[in-house]
Amino acid sequence: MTGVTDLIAAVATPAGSGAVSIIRLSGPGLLTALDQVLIGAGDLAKRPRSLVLAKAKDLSGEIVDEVLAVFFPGPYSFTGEDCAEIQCHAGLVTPNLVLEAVLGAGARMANPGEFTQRAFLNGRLSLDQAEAVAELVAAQSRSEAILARRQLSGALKERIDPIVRQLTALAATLTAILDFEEPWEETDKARLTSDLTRLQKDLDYLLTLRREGRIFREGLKIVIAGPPNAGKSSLFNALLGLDRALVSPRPGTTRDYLEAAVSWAGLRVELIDTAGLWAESTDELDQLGQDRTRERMSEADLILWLKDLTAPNPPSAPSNVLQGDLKEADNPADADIPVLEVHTKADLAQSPAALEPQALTISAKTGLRLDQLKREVLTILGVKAERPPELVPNYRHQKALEETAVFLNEAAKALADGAPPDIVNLEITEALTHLGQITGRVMTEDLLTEVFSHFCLGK
Ligand SMILES: Nc1nc2c(ncn2[C@@H]2O[C@H](COP(=O)(O)OP(=O)(O)OP(=O)(O)O)[C@@H](O)[C@H]2O)c(=O)[nH]1
Ligand SMILES: [Mg+2]
Repeated sequence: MTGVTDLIAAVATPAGSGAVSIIRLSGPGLLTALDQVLIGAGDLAKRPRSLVLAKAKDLSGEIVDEVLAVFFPGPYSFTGEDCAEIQCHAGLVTPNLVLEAVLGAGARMANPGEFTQRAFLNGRLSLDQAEAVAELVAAQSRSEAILARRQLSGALKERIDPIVRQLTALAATLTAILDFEEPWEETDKARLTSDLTRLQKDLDYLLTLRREGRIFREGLKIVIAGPPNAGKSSLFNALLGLDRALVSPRPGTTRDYLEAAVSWAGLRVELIDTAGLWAESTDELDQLGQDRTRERMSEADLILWLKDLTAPNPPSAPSNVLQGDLKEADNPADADIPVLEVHTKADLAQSPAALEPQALTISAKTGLRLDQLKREVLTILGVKAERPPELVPNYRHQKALEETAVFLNEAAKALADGAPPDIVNLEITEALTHLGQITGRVMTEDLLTEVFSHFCLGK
């Protein structure tokens, strides 16, 4: 890993309209650089962590803005280095003029995520906490924001660290047995076995939180599918509360799928409107549209299968769709995607008797039972609580937890098979390598790139 030695700067707020913009700096030589840019910079060192009124000037000496600046001396700053933030007027021009002045005074433009990366490299944040910074900023629902905030406060790290400590202690015990050729007593083995079982339970618990809480963290994908003209786009628009998709009595109106996000009970729900399946058309574009429908269906958390009761012989067998068409999408999980059959155009039904009493019958036109539809979707997906679990590991954490569990399992097996301590130790050391990647105790250049490549500028 490269040593961190230079002064970096970036605009930390989004470009465009707004009242205030923030230019962020971190690294050595910060006060010297600000001395060249800010008239009034002398107060920064005298009053750290307090707002200081100053004037920012460009290289020609022109005052470009009156600003508020604050100095956070290292090592107790966000990055662990000397840091500063300059608040100026927002817009397309002024923040960049201030940034240019700072760059002219010796700072380098920061890479995306570089501030947070420095915070990690300087031990101010663990890797999962650093990830949480990006997740908090990217959150699109209340539950996502809350989970990211908890992770940033160390909720996951506090669960991982004790497991790491206990595994390290087990490895140390095994090494001692090896080094001093101490007898490998049955009682030692029994204790080791019970320790391993306990730690496996801890990992299982975290993996359960992932399974149960994934949708609170990543949202839900709901695909609206069915034959042409079933009312898919009408339902899509009604659920969005927007006239987003084209609707017409002509079958085959929607050819390409459409996506839009809504919030249901604090969860991010991505709705996908698709081209109708089983169109009789032999048109190549229709076929391509249907292929996309099947692809989207194979990635869904739930499929709403629409059945237009006013149409002659509406196909009502989404399970056939799953077994037939979708299996070709070669995703083994396909068969498990729940399907909710929804009868549409209730307002056109001749008489209430024409409606199937068991079925969920809605009207996109009048809004009839759309709330019930949402409730049924959440119930089917097992969203029992309105609140997410205490913490939810992300996909990267899940993979690391699973790998750790594999090696702990191997260690337990080796122990049961009467393997020598060095073999058991090898498995435990492997487990530690994977577990350590969650908090970044174990780090590689690839992992660093993987995590920080998702960041945007100024974070
Ligand atoms: N009365 C009534 N008409 C509806 C309702 N939902 C859809 N329609 C009508 O049914 C026709 C087809 O609706 P769309 O929403 O375009 O159907 P679709 O399933 O998206 O159709 P394709 O994109 O062609 O596959 C349109 O004329 C809609 O106005 C409803 O709840 N009530
Ligand atoms: Mg449509």
